[in-house]
Amino acid sequence: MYPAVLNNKYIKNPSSVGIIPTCYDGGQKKSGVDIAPGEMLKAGLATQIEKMGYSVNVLPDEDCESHKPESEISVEGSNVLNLVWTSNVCKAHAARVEEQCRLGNFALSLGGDHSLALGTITGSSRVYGEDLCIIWVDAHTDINTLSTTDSGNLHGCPVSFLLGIETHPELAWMKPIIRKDRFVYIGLRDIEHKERKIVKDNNIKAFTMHHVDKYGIGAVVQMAIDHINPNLDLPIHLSLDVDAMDPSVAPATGTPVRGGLTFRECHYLCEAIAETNCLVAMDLVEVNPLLGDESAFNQTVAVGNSVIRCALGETLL
Ligand SMILES: [Mn+2]
Repeated sequence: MYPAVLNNKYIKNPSSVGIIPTCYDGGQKKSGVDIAPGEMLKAGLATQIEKMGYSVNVLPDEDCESHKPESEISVEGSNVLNLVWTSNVCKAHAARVEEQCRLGNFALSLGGDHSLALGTITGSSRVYGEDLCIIWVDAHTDINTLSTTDSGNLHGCPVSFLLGIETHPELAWMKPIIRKDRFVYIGLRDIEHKERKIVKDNNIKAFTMHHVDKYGIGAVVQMAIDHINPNLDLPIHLSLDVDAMDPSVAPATGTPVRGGLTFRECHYLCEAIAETNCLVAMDLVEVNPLLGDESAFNQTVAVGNSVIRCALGETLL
């Protein structure tokens, strides 16, 4: 058995994984991201994790349509879309993540678009409190506020809410917020002008692809972990957007950006985080099976499942 399966410092049942699928696509405009959890499971994710020595509980898919409000609210000075729907879905998802964490299980969320992180991270933070550290692996910073978002897509905004930089009464259920000194980015390369200012003004630690080139992925992951969790005595939640990987590695995603993490860089990153024995929850989001041809889709689903296994402790030897 792989060491990480048994040695996790924080979860009560280190060999139990709760898979929480939420097929939500309302945080952006391209359809298809909602069928990703089903495709990842169809490709054998649960069995693959079981073969590693875990017991796996696959929760039913959230009925996102049932959370759709009769009418949406508009926010003055913002073109934000689906605020109420996203809030409702994420609130329900947060309760499911919280439940898995309280049971002492590893909480694995499958999206869906990255707005889902409003729920995933709120869910784990309700259990682990302000100790919780976040590693956000993404091509984008996803830190727009309601007033800075040009697209109106909430999948570009979750970080501002999670860190308490932005608030809205509709999302008042999002508590507690995450400490900015316990949050770190890896893999950035497409940062909007206004987002750059938010990252700098709030002194948020970020390792872009420039840093990966300069120092190598090994040093970057070490520096990121040292920044949020130097003594390895705090729980970690990994939020992984597949667009962090290069489009040649994970092509079927809504907002691909060239120059991303290679296949091995992303796998190494997950292996190194597993080695901390501190990982308590993970999100895998933004796989869109409908973008690209069948081989692009199969490749992206397979690499998504593969990096999840690495984060859960799969090693090469
Ligand atoms: Mn993202």
